[in-house]
Amino acid sequence: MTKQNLLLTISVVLMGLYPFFFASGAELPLQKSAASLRRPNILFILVDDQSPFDFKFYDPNSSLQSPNIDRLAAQGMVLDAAHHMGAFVGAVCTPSRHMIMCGRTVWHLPISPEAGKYCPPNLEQNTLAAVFNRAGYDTMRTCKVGNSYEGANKQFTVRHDAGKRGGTDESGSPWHGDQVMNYLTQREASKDVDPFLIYFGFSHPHDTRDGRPELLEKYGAVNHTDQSTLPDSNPKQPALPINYLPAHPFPHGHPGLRDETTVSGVWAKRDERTIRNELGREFACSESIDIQVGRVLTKLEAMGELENTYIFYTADHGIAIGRHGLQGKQNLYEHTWRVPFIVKGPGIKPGSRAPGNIYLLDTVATLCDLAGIPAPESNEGLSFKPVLEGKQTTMREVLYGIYSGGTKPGMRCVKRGDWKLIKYDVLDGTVHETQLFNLANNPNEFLTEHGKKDSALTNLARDPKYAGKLAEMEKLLLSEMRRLNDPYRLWNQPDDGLTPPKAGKREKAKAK
Ligand SMILES: [Ca+2]
Ligand SMILES: [Ca+2]
Repeated sequence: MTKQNLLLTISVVLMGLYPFFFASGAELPLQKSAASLRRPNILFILVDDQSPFDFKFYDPNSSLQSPNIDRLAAQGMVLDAAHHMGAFVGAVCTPSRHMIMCGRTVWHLPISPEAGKYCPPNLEQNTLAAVFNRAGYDTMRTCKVGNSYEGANKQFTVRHDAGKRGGTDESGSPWHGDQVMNYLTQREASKDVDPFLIYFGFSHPHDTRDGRPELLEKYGAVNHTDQSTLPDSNPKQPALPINYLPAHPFPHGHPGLRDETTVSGVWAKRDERTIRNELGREFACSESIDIQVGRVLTKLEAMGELENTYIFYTADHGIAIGRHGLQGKQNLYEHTWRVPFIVKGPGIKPGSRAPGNIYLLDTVATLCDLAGIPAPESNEGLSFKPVLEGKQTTMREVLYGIYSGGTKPGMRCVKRGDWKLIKYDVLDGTVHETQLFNLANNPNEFLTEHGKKDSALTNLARDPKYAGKLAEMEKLLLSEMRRLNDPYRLWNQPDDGLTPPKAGKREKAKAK
């Protein structure tokens, strides 16, 4: 820090102008340079369908090469318990992206079957970009189109959305990178100094995972399109996931679900060659995203804007790809219910790590808090700035998740401390399953079918030793379902006099 900067900082504070600069009380540490008295920029990076366990900073055995995102993780904070709250439709993307944009819990979304009871009108005007526009931010967005929140997306002042899931510069992730690069180049040329909110979304690694040829080659994968044959095995392909199974032990409750049966390259197959090839394709697409992230970070640094920018990296939800014998995103295991989550920026300790216990729906509250903007009244999320500042390690004790896009009521889960309960009430009451995991001992949620010798590495729901813990978690799940206005009850819960919504045609339709 220069002497002039120090003097400026001190004089601003002494003159009592500090609150004037930060209208809603966002505080920046005094030791920051005068440059950071400017409101911070925000670069929010969102990818489509990516398990946290694809990354080395969540699974050191992963073979994904993502040097730029790894560096972000090393320079910022990694959150180990970041979740999406779930979905009441097969297209899990859609509720997830609504939650990101409006900060409301899953049953309180404008597309929820309970929206009439729980969602205020004109919510679009209180979504992320609308709020930042009013606060004087420049807002720009690139992302995939569809399965999203159009009313919120159109609030961005500059918008370049398109579905880009191909393997070339024009048809793949480089296109999204180009949109941000062009925007930053124009900003530089026009000497614009307004703070920005850039929503840097990608269409990958969502299927179809048509990777770039050189990256597919690196991961030993091919864009396999022939359902009658298996792709070649190749030692360069990623290993099978540690909790891979050739089939899920019981029906998960969404018959004919697109993600589990018709994704090109996998279909309903779960053999080793198919899964390893598809993981190779996923990694090729993720590395392509990493390259684009690197381009944009280099540009921000060259512009002198990097230091005053909060960078978020996350996904709309995880994905199975062979884990537990599943392929899609319609389950509540950690690989799918959790998302990767990194935040780097002013005041965040490099290389720090915390559970966080956050939801994606905390995004609005947190971005507003960092920018010194009051969160809209319709927001229900929590700002996790205290976690980012190292003042606390979690935002909440209990986490709740749903998948209710197939047969009803569907799946529910709840997590507190090391313990997690998942319940399945599907296929008209013909499947009633309960899973109890101690995640400290069994982070991969191994089941009996994984054949582990250690008796801790399995579902503990039927072990009489844990009957007390099971009862406690069952009670906790019911209380979360009540608190969050879940309109359904499971087979072993009181009906609470509810009339649950019926599955509509759309919910029965193919998930995207
Ligand atoms: Ca998605
Ligand atoms: Ca401007």
